[in-house]
Amino acid sequence: MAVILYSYRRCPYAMRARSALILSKVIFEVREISLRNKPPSFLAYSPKGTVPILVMPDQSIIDQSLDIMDWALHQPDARNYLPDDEESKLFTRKWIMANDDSFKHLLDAYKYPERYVEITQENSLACALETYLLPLNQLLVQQPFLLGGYFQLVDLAIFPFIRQFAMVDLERFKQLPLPYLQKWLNFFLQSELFEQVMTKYPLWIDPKLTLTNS
Ligand SMILES: N[C@@H](CCC(=O)N[C@@H](CS)C(=O)NCC(=O)O)C(=O)O
Repeated sequence: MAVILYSYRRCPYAMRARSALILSKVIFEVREISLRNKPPSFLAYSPKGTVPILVMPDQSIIDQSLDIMDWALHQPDARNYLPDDEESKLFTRKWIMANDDSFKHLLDAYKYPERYVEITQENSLACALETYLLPLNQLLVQQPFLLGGYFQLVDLAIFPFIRQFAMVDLERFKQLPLPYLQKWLNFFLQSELFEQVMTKYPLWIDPKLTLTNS
């Protein structure tokens, strides 16, 4: 029995979960949902109502994207994508935390400036650049991926958010002094993996329950 992923195509959290599930070679059914009209079955599994959630055959759920990645990358075919020593594990945790906390806030402020009165769009760009994007670019000067010669959990967890940042104003992003980060992002955007991650699915609609008289 396949696991089920409630997902939203353009959500960066769902994208990172889908990339790990694809690499794990686990068979999973994608249920693409509307965030404006969440299906009752999705809310029944997870009342907090955020995608992605993974539903296991025993009906238990994993409702955080990083936990879904962790589960998927622990499958036999995907363990190479996990950091294997203490230093790499710490590095992975540090950069993902910085992504999910401070960078995500700056990304939202940059993407939706009208919602943030406390910071201008220019300042959110400058701050993101200084605190996160330039340091990431620096890490990539000597190696193509964040932990060396091949991509791992840390790259997979972060790239959908860098993509979202770049897409706010692609021409502007191309002008930023981030040549190594741009190359790293392009690798993912041009990859077969990304093509699979962005597969389009029809909107999931819960089947109607039919009551039968016995
Ligand atoms: N911490 C969660 C965050 C997931 C999240 O915030 N997803 C957004 C979409 S990108 C969501 O579902 N928001 C709920 C909504 O828009 O109603 C995770 O890592 O899975």
